[in-house]
Amino acid sequence: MAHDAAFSSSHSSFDPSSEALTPPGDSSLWRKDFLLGAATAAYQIEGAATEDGRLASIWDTFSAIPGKVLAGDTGAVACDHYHRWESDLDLLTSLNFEAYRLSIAWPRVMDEAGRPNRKGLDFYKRLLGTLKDKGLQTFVTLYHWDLPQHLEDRGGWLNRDIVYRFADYADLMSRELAGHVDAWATLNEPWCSAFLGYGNGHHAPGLADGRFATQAMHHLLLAHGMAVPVLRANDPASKKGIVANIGRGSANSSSAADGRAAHLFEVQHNAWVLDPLLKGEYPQDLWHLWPGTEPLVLEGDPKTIAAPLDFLGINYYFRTNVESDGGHGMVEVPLEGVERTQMGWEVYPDGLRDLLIGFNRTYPNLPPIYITENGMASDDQVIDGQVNDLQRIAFLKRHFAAVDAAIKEGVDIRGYFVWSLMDNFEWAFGYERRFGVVHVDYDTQRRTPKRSAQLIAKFLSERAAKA
Ligand code: IFM
Repeated sequence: MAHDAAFSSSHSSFDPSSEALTPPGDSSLWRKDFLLGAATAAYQIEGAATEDGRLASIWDTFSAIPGKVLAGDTGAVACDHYHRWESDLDLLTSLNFEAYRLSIAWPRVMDEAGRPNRKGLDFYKRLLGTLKDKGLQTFVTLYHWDLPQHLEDRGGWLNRDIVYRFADYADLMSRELAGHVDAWATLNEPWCSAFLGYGNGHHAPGLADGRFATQAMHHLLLAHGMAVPVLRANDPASKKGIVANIGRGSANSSSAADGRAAHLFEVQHNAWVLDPLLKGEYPQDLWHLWPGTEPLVLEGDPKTIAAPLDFLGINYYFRTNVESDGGHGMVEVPLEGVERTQMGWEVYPDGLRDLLIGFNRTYPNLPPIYITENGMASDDQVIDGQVNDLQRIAFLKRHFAAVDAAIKEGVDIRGYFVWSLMDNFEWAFGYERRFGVVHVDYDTQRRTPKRSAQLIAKFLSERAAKA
């Protein structure tokens, strides 16, 4: 399958010596109804890990195990956002962002018996109330990987009971926060929760079994499907959706076997999540790739999972080049001579455009899309009070162009959130990898907007000033 020949490259000619991030005048990103925001997640920024009744999460447990997180970093303090949230929101508005995507820490808002923790709830009420007072749109994710440890102790996403615990959590949050939230996302990146958390053990809770990964995915998607009608009933005015991370696969050669490998890469990365949500079934090719890993699916589950969505959040970062492993699987073959980020991820904006156009063809019921995360890590340093993050500026500009190209090909994309507002705890890579448009000095907690943030702010103020 000629994966990358499908849509030829037209965005790779950006001149990185030019600093301008402002898109050309005919770009859809100038449209006032195209939302531009910044994103974060609770465990990555909040800190205050034991304060005000917050329970332990699987990431507290995992990061305490030597060797699991680079340099032994944990989220215990992170960006101290739990205490600095007011000045962080001032920073957000000073950069002219129109929307903010955040997540709620489940262990902060419910106790072990499922009763509300008022102090935790009040934190999010203050935060969201202030965002609304400032005129920002609020995108709230219920689950961005920080499962309460006591639920993991009962099997976590492997125990079907968690579906009902998640529905209870969604019920509590949407009753308490109705009116403060413009868009609810049930889950962030179920692929990461299932595959990295239960399939290869790189993320919490650190289990590594293919059968676990598929069962965890089934329960994640089922929990999502159970939560959507609950959110609708409690908060009818808001949008309801889910956020998926998508990946582009390319074939290392023009052979049929490598073409199939690239296809299978995308099946396990994208269709594993999107097919059940949008077609009501798992892709059969997944069981050819991972034989014998079919999860236990009960009657009615597929229909529950395919609950109609108001939006689909898409997180996109990079492309993966693969070849056949000679059997039923595939193996990565890193491309030489391509631009990479601090994560080692290839910079490949065409992948975002091509995947979006492809999904629009594959799924007739594709809901409106928000790019809920896109960005890159670089080893940013503050020099004379400035962070000149030229690679990020070029990265963002080229991905803006990819989004615009997809819109012009007919994909209904309503907004874009940069990942991330500020440098933060990058999971297994700790604090070394800096994804923020705002630099964080973790010794002093000083925030320094990078050049990319200044240029985003400039574009957004020009856009707001346009009649
Ligand atoms: O930091 C993460 C985020 O939590 C989920 N999406 C990918 C980002 C970069 O790895």
